[in-house]
Amino acid sequence: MTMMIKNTLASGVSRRSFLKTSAMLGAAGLVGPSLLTFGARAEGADGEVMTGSHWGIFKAKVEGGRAVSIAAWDKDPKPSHQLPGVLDSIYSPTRIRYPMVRRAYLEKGPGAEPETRGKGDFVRVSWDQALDLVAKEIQRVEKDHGPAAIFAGSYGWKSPGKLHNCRTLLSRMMNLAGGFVNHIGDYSTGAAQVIMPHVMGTLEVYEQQTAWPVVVDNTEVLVFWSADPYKTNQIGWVIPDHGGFEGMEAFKKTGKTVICIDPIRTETAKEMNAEWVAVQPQTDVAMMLGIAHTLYTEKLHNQDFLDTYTTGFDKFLPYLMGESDGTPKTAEWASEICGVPADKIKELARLFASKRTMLAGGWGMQRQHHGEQAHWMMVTLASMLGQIGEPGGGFGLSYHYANGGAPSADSPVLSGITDGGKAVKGAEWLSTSGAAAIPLARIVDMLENPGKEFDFNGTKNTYPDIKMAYWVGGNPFAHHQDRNRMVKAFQKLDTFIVHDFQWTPTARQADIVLPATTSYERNDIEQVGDYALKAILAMKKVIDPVYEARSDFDIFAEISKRLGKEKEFTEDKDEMAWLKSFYDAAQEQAKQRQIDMPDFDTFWKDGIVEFSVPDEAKAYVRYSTFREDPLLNPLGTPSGLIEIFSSNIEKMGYDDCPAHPTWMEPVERANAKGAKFPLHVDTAHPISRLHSQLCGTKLRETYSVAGREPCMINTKDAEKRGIADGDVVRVFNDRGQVLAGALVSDDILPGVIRLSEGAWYSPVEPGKPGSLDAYGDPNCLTVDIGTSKLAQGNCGHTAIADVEKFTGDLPKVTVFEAPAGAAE
Ligand SMILES: Nc1nc2c(c(=O)[nH]1)N[C@H]1C(S)=C(S)[C@@H](COP(=O)(O)OP(=O)(O)OC[C@H]3O[C@@H](n4cnc5c(=O)[nH]c(N)nc54)[C@H](O)[C@@H]3O)O[C@H]1N2
Ligand SMILES: Nc1nc2c(c(=O)[nH]1)N[C@H]1C(S)=C(S)[C@@H](COP(=O)(O)OP(=O)(O)OC[C@H]3O[C@@H](n4cnc5c(=O)[nH]c(N)nc54)[C@H](O)[C@@H]3O)O[C@H]1N2
Ligand SMILES: [Mo]
Repeated sequence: MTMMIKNTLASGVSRRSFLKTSAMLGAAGLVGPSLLTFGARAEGADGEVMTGSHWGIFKAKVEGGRAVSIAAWDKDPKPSHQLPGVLDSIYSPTRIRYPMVRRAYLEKGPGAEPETRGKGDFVRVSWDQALDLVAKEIQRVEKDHGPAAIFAGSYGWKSPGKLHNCRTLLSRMMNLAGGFVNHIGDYSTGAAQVIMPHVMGTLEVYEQQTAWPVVVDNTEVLVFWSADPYKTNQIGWVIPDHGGFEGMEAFKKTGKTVICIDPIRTETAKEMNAEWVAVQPQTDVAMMLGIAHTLYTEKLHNQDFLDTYTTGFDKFLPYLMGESDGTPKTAEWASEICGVPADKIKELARLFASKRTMLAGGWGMQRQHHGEQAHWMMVTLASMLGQIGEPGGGFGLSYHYANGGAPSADSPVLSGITDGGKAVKGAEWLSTSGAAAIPLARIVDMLENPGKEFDFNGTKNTYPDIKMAYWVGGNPFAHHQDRNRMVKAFQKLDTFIVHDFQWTPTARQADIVLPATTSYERNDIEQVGDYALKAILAMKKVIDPVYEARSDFDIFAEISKRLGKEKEFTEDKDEMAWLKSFYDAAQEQAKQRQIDMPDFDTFWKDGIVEFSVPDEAKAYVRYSTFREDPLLNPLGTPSGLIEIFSSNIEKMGYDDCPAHPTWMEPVERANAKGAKFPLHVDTAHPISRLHSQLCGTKLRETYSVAGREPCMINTKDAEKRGIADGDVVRVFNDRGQVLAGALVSDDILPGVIRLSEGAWYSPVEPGKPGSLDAYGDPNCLTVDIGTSKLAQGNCGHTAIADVEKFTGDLPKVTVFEAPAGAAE
C-alpha cells in the first residue's frame, strides 16, 4: 500500500524567502554553511530519500533542496494517516529558526523578571553568543550550587535514531560537566512499571506479548481494557513496523468476540466491530473485583492455578468476600461504582471463564490516582481465570503499544550513543545516570519544595534545590499535569534552556531557545519495530538544515568544547563514524548468531536490512515456560510466583498502596458522592498526533473544531448545556480553564468528556497562572499528585470539570505562530 502526500499543506516558507534567508545568513556570517551540515549529506540534493520516524518508514521527494512530498514505504502494512503532518513539521510557521534569548534574561541575567516567561519577548542572538551563555551558566550553577541544582532529566518522546538521541546527548554532556539531577520512570507507565516487578517480577509493560498468530488461532475472547491499539500502534518508540495491525486484521477476519472496556467507543471498537462496555472512568478496579467475586462465588475460578502459580490469594480472598472490611465485592456493589450493569459484570465473568480469554490492558487506567491497582487487579483476575501461559490466554500489557505481539525477527540489537551512566536493562529511558533522581512526575513538587522528604517504592529521599532546568526532546508544558501550578513553579528557576525545532509551549517558557534539526536534516540509524526488530534502517538526511538549525549532537559538542570536554563528548568521531560503529557492533552480534548482514557501505547504499522471522517467534507464548515448570522457571518476584499479596509492599506500610489489589476512591471522581464537578475529563492520547508532536502542523485542520482542540461530549450532556456540535466551549474546574471546540457524539459515556493530551497551551495572558487557555490543553485541568507513595506516577487521567457554551469575545489562538521577532 502506498500513500502519497502532496506538499500542498507545507507552505510555511516559500522557496523564495527560504533562499533569500540562507543567502542572508551566509553573508552576515552568523554561521557558515559548513557548520550547518555536520556529517555526510544525502546522495544528491534532489531525488527520493528513504528515512524513518515515529510514524514509520517513508520516502521523501526532494526538489530544489526542499522536501515536497512524502510517501509511506510500500512494505508498511498500515501507514499512519499522520504522515502529512510529518512533512509539514519541517516547514510549519512554528519552526524555530534562530537561537533566541528572553529579553530580560539577556539584558539582566539569570532569574530576571521570571513573570515574563512565556510572553514571547525574545531577542535573536548568534550561535556563538548563545552557546557561550549556556556554557557559562552551566559552569556558574555547578560552581555555586553543585550538580544537584541542575535538572536535566529531560523527559520526552524526542525522535528516533541511535546517534541523535537528544536526551541521552544532554545527559552525556551534563555528566561531563559535573553531574545533574535525573528522573526515574516515565509518564506512560508511571504506576505499572513500579507495581509490576513486585507482582510479576518484571516490567511487563515494555515486553513482548504472546504472538499475534497464536492469539488469532487460540484466543476466543479478546478484551481491550483501557486500550485503543488501532490508535496507539500507529507510532513506535523506534520506527514502527505496524505488525500489530496485521494481527488485529487477522483476528477480525475470524469473527471471534472482541470487547472494548472504555468510557469511549474507541477507534479499535469501531474498526474491530467490538462490543463496547462503557465503564465509568477510574472504576476498573471495582469492576474487576465484581467479576472476581462472581468467579469465586460461582466456583468458576481456577484454584489449581492459584495454588501452583500464585501466592497470597488467601490474604486477598477475605477482602474480596468482605470479611475483612464488611463489604463483599459483589457484581451489584461493583455496578454501583463502575456503572456497568451487575448482570453484564456476571455475564463477563462467565464468558471469560468459559472461553480462552486474553485480557489486553492499556495504560490509561493506570495513569490516574491509585493507578497501581488497575494492572495488579487485572493480573489477579487473569490468575483466577488460570489461563496465564496458555496459548492466547492470560493478560498482556503491551498489545496496544509499539505493536507488541508482532513476532520478533531474528536480528541483532543496535546499540547507540551512551550517556556515560548506567542504563537499566531493557529500558533505555530508565537511565540511572545523574547526581540524584526524582520520580519524574514529581517535578513541580520538587521545584516548589526543596528539601522536602518524599517516598518512592520503599525509599525515602529529599528533593534537591533546583536553579536551572535543561530540556531537549520533550514538551513538559504539554505533558505535565496542573499547568497553572507548573507555570508558577517554573518561575522559580534562574535559568530554563530548551532545544526544539518548534515553538512549543515549553520553548516559549524558556530563557534560552536553541533551534534543533528535525531527524530529516541529519543522518542516523534505527531499528524498525520495538518488539518485531524487523529491520535496521538508514535514517538518511533528506534536506539540509532549515534556517540556522543544528543537530543536538553538534550543539552539545560545541557546549562541551566550551567546558573543555569536546574530545570526551565526540570521542573524535563524526556522524558517519558513529553510525558505522553502531552498525558494525550489530553486525558482529549477527555474525555470532549466524545472521547475514551486508557491510556498512552496502547497507547505507541500500538503506535498509531486513531480517526474517523464525517460526518459533510466531508461536511465542508469554509465560509458557513458567507454566510448564514454575520451580525451574520462577518469576523474578521474592516468591518466584505471581504475587497477589506482596510482603514487600506490606513492609512499606503505605496507606495509599496496600499489600493486595484494593479499590480506593481516587482524589476526585465525577460520580463520587459530593463531587464538585459533574464531568470526568478523559485525556486519551490523540488520534492524529503523537502527544504534542505535529500539533503545530496543518494536520490540525483535519481535526480541530472552531480552530480549537476538539472536546468530545455526549449528546445528552451537550443538550443539557445548550451546546451544539461545533460550538466553542469553556471547560473549567478549580485548577484551570480552557476553550475547546465541541464534538457532540454518542461515542462517549454521558458524564465524560474527551480532551486529548498534547494540545498546545495557548494562554490568553501568558505568564499568569490561571489564565484562560485559548486552544484546549487538558493539563490545565488535571491533578498533579503522585499515583501513590509506591510509584509516584502521574495522574493525567484524573480530572473532573464542567463545560459551558462560551459566549464571550473569542480570544485568538496564538501558539501556532512564532513569537514576535522570531519569524523574520
Ligand atoms: N493529561 C495527560 N497528560 C499526559 C498523558 C496523558 O495520557 N494524559 N500522557 C503522558 C505520556 S504517556 C507521555 S509519553 C507524555 C509525552 O510528552 P512528550 O514526550 O514531552 O511529548 P512530545 O509531544 O512527544 O514532545 C516531544 C518534543 O520533542 C521535540 N523533538 C523531537 N525530536 C527532537 C530532536 O531531535 N531534538 C530536540 N531538541 N527536540 C526534538 C518535539 O518537537 C516535541 O516538542 O505526555 C504525558 N502527559
Ligand atoms: N496516535 C497516537 N498513538 C500513541 C501515542 C499518541 O500520542 N498518539 N502515544 C504513545 C505513548 S507515549 C503511549 S504511553 C501510549 C499510550 O497508550 P494508553 O495509555 O493505553 O493510551 P490512552 O489513550 O491514554 O488510554 C487508552 C484508553 O484508555 C481509556 N481510559 C481512560 N481512562 C480510563 C479508565 O479509567 N478506565 C478505562 N477502562 N479506560 C480508560 C481512554 O479512553 C483510551 O481509550 O500510546 C502510544 N501511541
Ligand atoms: Mo507515553
